[in-house]
Amino acid sequence: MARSVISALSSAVPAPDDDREPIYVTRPELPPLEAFIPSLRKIWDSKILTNSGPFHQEFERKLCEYLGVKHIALFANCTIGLVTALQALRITGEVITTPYSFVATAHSLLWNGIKPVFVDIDPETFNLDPRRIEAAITPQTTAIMPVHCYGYPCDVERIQAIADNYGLKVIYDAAHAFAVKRQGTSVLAHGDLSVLSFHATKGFTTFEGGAIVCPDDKIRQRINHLKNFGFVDEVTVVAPGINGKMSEFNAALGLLQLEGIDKALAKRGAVDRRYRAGIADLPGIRCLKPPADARTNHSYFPILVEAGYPLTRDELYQKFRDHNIFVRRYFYPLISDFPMYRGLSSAAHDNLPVARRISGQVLCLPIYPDLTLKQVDRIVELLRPPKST
Ligand code: T4K
Repeated sequence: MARSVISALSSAVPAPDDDREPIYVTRPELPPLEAFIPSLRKIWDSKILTNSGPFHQEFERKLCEYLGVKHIALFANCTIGLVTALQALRITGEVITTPYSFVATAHSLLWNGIKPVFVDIDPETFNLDPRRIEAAITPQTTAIMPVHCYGYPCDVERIQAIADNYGLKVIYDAAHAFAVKRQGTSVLAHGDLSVLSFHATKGFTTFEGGAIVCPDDKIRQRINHLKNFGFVDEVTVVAPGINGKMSEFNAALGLLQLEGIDKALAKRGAVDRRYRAGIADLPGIRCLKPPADARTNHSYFPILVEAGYPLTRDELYQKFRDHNIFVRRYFYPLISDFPMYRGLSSAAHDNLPVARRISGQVLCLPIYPDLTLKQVDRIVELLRPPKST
């Protein structure tokens, strides 16, 4: 009796590759649980849980080595990292940014009492269009906050040239840009600061987490004070800091994740290539192409549903859901359309035509290391319009 219940139950659980198994836009890659136990044991034995403990220090060191950057300050998440980066550079007034991102980008400005000024995106890269930045600069502008959207690098040279001309700071929202390189060097080395996310949905995850990449140790020290309430020592507080610290649990997991990251990136690359091969001949579906000199991390696989495809973007989104495939519309709606932003003059409907069009056409297909090529083929098959009889 018990055996028949178990066998009935196990036949109800879809096996991997089963057509009924839901497929999400992403799934985190985790190390075997047993491999994490020794780190947990060390934490339990030492009772050092947070406040820059040994795992935190080692993770900062190893991350710098892996990413090829000089200094890193770990954070509890990217959003607090962005808020702190703006504080560290004493940014005020207006900041030029993109409407085509996750809300955290602009929210970090509002949390600092800064006015976001939205500038349209480039139709090929979906990143802030450098040709449009100068027209948005006013005497109140103090910085530019671009996003390396989907981990595809911004035009960092042109953005830096504008910033230098006008005396502006550049803070990159690099939430998507873990391990991304341009011309063989880390994209995180550009600008004044870059902020990473290690959220569960990112290509490199510590459950929650983030980091600020800094060019020198002086600014890193200031950031470290700010993320620890402003404390410099037991009795000295130099700023109204916040609690942005990463815990030992997340740092220990991060160290383990670093060991498997190259393999995970390679598996993502294979999924990306399979999609591109399958989609190449589909009329009305366009894949975003990374710049030729970039090494991306395949964290997202965005497609555009253009005129010429028999379904609208939202009809296709629904079709996937009907088949238990949970594609996402990153980034729709535009940030500038949310209630706390839409009163801004830069959020005006006609000001952002490219971002508006892309936001209405984009779908992010599932991509993660454990997505099988068979599952990719199934997704591509659903993209094929039914043959007319
Ligand atoms: N800047 C940019 C440009 C960003 O994209 C983000 C975050 C940030 C800043 C802020 O970074 P953090 O402060 O979070 O470090 C997700 C994430 O919550 C968000 O972190 C991310 N961007 C954004 C693009 O996507 P949702 O609401 O779409 O996630 P959710 O919970 O619907 O998850 C999507 C799918 O992922 C699920 O269907 C299944 C899978 N999943 C998710 C979680 C949370 C898992 O398998 N396991 C999980 O634990 O926002």
